[in-house]
Amino acid sequence: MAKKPFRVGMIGYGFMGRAHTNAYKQVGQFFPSEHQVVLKAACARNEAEIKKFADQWGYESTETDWRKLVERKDIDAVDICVPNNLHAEIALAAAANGKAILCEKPLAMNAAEGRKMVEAVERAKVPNIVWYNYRRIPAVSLAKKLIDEGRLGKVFHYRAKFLQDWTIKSDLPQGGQGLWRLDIAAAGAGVSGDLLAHCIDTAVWMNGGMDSLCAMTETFVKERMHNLTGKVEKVGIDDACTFFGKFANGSLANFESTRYARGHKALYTLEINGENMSLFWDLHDLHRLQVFDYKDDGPIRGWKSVHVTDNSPDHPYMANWWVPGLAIGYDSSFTHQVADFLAGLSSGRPAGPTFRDALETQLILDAILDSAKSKQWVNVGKV
Ligand code: SOE
Repeated sequence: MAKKPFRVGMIGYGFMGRAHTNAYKQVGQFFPSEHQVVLKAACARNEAEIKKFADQWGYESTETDWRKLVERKDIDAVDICVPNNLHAEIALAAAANGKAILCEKPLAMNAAEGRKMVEAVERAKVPNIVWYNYRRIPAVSLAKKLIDEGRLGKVFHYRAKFLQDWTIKSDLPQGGQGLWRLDIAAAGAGVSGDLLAHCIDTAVWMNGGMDSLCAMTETFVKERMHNLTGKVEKVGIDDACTFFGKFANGSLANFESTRYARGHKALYTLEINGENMSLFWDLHDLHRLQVFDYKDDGPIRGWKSVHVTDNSPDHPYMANWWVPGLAIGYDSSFTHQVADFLAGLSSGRPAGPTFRDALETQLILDAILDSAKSKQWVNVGKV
């Protein structure tokens, strides 16, 4: 039977442009569906660079103006892979043109902007999703399954951290290609929006919403040369952020992120402690889920390390890959996201996180920055 084309227009060609495109190319081989992804067009202002990207990754055509791309009749879905300050404008135009939207995280610069994006996609009734990819690492998806099965019992604690070290050098400039994450005007926030956003998305997905929190941020390097102006300018982003809070289910939240943890490249860890079970996961050992089950026999009760690579339905997504015991990687989380998104189009049950789901993360991010500024506990706004 002929497959339904799913014609993608990609905006951006950086790290995430490559990660998403790789997923579009892989998905049909490993997760066949009624859809056939077609890499229709890639778009960026720099014509030479976008042509190079399109040639390398197999896009049929290029555009240098995203407005033209979102109006093209031969595009079904727009993938937004550009700095955060452009997400809202592009999403609003894509929704108005009836396109499905796959938006890189975080959804927006702040919750007010995110809310407009939610309204736009819901008004236009276009499928939408945000690329919080870590939900779809099989070991993380397994943790969610165990929680949903009620195996943990009452949850007491959720803690997560995301540590990196790539901005320690004080002469690293801010702004422009590759460094826009340090520029407040392009990013909207620092490690809170870039790294903690991932931790918060996973946490809310697994453990429900958060009621209130208290946060502390620090900017260790106060001024950096700005690549776009050529001048030394104030740094407006948070270099590090720590917060604790309370989930609606009564459990306590404890989160940390920084780009100043020398030696850590992308150390995302999460742990959840329930009355019957604890779970721990570490991105540097991503195929393992550490499980402590209090119901185990006393003499052999202890932490076990589950290698989440069985190709049975017990281990999410793994039946579609290799043979038991063989690991997959970071890139597969994006492939899983496309697979789920396409399955959602077919079933009418949209895969998350939708824009609405991601707004909840955005409200927590706003509360973090408010709390750090006011040095007060802050209630998290309601979706
Ligand atoms: C920052 O270095 C970064 O690339 C984030 O932007 C990504 O979202 C994260 O997954 C890895 O780190």
